[in-house]
Parts: sequence; C-alpha cells; structure tokens
Amino acid sequence: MYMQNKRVVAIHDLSGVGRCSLTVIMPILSAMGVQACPVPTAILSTHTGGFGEVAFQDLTDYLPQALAHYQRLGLDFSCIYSGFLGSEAQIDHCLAFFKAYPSALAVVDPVMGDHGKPYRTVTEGMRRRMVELVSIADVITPNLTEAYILLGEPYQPMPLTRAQAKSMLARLSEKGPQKIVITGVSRAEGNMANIGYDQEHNYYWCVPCDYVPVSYPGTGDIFAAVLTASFLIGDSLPIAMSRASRFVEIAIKTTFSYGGDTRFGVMLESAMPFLMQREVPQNFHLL
Ligand code: PXL
Repeated sequence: MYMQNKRVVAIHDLSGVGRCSLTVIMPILSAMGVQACPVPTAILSTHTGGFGEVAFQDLTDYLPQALAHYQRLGLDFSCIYSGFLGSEAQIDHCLAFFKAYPSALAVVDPVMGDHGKPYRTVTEGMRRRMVELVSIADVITPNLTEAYILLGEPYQPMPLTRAQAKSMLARLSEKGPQKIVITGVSRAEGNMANIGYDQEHNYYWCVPCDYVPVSYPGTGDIFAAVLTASFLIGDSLPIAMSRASRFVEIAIKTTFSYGGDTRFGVMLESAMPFLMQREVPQNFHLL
C-alpha cells in the first residue's frame, strides 16, 4: 500500500537569517509527520526586525503560477496555510489558493503586527483584505495586536477579564472561522495565556504560559506551525494549543538561558526533539 503523508501548502516568505516564516515552519511540519510544500511569497536575506536594509526578492507573480501548475497536475492538499503577506495582491493570490482547495483545512495566521503596533507594511487596504482571508479560514491564530486589528478596534494594553477574552474570541469567530486562537493574552487573573474558541462545540479554552521578559521573532510562526500540524495528526483544539504553547515555551526558555542577540530568534534546533515525542500535553483548562 502506498502511504502519503498529508501535504500542506505553506504560503510564507523565506527569510534566510532570523528563524521565522518558512525556515521554522518547514522543519516543524516535517518533524510532526506532515509534508511541507512551500510557496514562497518573497525571499529576504533576514527578517525585517532589526538587521537593517535587507536584500529582497518579491515573488508575488510566482504564486498564481504555482497554483496553476498544481491544478494542472491534479494535486490534492490536506491544508493550505498562509502567514506574513506583503501586499493586497499577495492576499488575493492566497484567496485563490484557498478557493481552489475548498476541502483542505484553511489556516490563516494573520501576521500584521505585535506589541500593540501594526508592521510598517500593513495598509488599511491590506487590513480589509486580511479580514476577507480570515472570513474563509477554518482556523486563525492572531496575537492580541492582530486580534484588535482584525476587529478594527484600538489596541488595549490592559489585561483582559475572562468575559472580555471570551467576547473577543466570539466576535472573531463571527467573521467566519470555526477555531480561533489568540496568543500572548495578558489576563486580569494575573497570568499570560493563549486562549481559544471552538465554535462547533462552543467551548472556550485557556493554556497558561510563563512570562519571559524577552521577545524573539518567529515565535508566532512557530506556534501556528505546531498548531497546524497538530490538527493534521488529529489533535483536538485544546491539545493542539497545549502542544504549540509547550513547544514555544521550551524554545524560548532554552534560548533565554543562553542569553545573546534576540534578533536571531529561538534555538529551534535544540528544541526540536520535543516535537517527535508525541506526548499528549494537557496543560489546558476551560476559559
Ligand atoms: O515572523 C513574522 C515575520 C515574517 N516574515 C518577515 C518578518 C516577520 C516579522 O518581522 O519580518 C519577513
């Protein structure tokens, strides 16, 4: 019998240095037993978070060509997974990918900002298009900044009460996706958490995480990649959230323990063995 690992179209940029986007997503998907089929949106020498002027090659026009080829081949995919996108045209090409494979799991990581601020590249037009992309997604993984941007509301630095957190998840799910995970939420109860909502079962979930006083690029990409692969190997939402949170925590703590320049991201290579253990983390509770 011919066994085929599940195939994921991963539509992200390829940044050579700094451990984000495809350079972390591809090894994570592979380690978890799913096949990454990258569709790079651009090639950069480094990510854009602090290395000065980057070498940059835009690949926007490549996206529809790759889709057309896959359609000619009659290839099937289990999942389409998009992340950081640089223009409205790129978002439109992603929409075409999602529409071409309606039965594939549609994962949108709406990468648009962090720490209360949108990235420089994000225009009002892109925000509206990103809401459109979110509306056809099954799963979305905004951080708190992106959740506010998607809702069109000003960022609130205050910790969220349980009721506010649930309301935010519910309002995001009204935009279309069945599963919402918001990362990096500071809670009025005093801890940090990743929170989630499963519209189908109407359950709200919370995975508490330790606060570490540094921030590394790429951790949102790592979280979303583990979450995506977890769904494809059959995990429930809270188990997928626990697995992704635990892996990010291991990667951050390992890296922090050595100190050093945060621009290079987390020590993914040292944390990888966790992904191959297939333990079933249970660090979740109802929100
Ligand atoms: O991790 C998000 C991301 C992805 N791709 C590029 C980035 C960033 C964040 O800064 O610069 C090129």
